[in-house]
Amino acid sequence: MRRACLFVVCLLAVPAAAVDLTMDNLGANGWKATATFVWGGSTNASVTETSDYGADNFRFYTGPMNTSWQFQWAGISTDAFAGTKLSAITSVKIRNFGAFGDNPYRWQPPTFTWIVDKGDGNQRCITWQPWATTDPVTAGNPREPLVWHEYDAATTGQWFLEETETFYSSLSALKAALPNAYFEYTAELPLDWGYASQQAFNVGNCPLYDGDRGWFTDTAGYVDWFEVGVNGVVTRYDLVPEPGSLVALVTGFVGLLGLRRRK
Ligand SMILES: [Ca+2]
Repeated sequence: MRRACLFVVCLLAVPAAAVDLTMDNLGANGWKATATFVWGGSTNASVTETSDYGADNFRFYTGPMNTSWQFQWAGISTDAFAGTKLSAITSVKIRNFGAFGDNPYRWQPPTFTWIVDKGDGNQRCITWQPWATTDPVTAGNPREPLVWHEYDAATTGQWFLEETETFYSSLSALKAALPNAYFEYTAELPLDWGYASQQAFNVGNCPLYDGDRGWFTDTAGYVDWFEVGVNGVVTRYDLVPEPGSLVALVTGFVGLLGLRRRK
């Protein structure tokens, strides 16, 4: 009986599969931050921890990119997904916020950039774009700078496949186009190919092709958290846990102690 009660309290206090990420604990959780230039030029790219705009978050900034094929990159990444089939990704959500960008119709909030092996040794670069754009005119969520949004990336916005310049309106459509794809291994992501993080699962401002400069040139945005479901098991990555969630955690432990005392 006691074990059953404790188990229930734990479930209430600590959601399953939650990872709190801060700048200090990224490495311990298998993540890293990368802020750099790619293929020359200079950089003032940055990944920083902030409490701006009413949420504890990471801010991603990439400076002006005015020269073809010279990029700035600001992201966090992991190789924990290497070898995982794209088809195993069952849900994707993000709470993010676009602050500003100097390409008025194309810039995007920080987002997912994934690199997969198509299953035949050829790579494909995938970026999820939260907002509708006018260049080209495609589907997407309304452009709303300076507003926090919780987006379901599986069903809204658009997934852009770089090599074929194809937009997919859902994760399921993307997966159908790449049925044998899996997240690429670090050894196949060399720096001199422009893979600044050398990891396949990236979140932030992560340009890989010249056309991406428009999405991220002189662009800043924020991510509060994101979620990824793998075969239905969802993990929430909270970029800096909110004080509220710490209160819930403490409340849970107090409840646990109270239960023990009553026994
Ligand atoms: Ca947060």
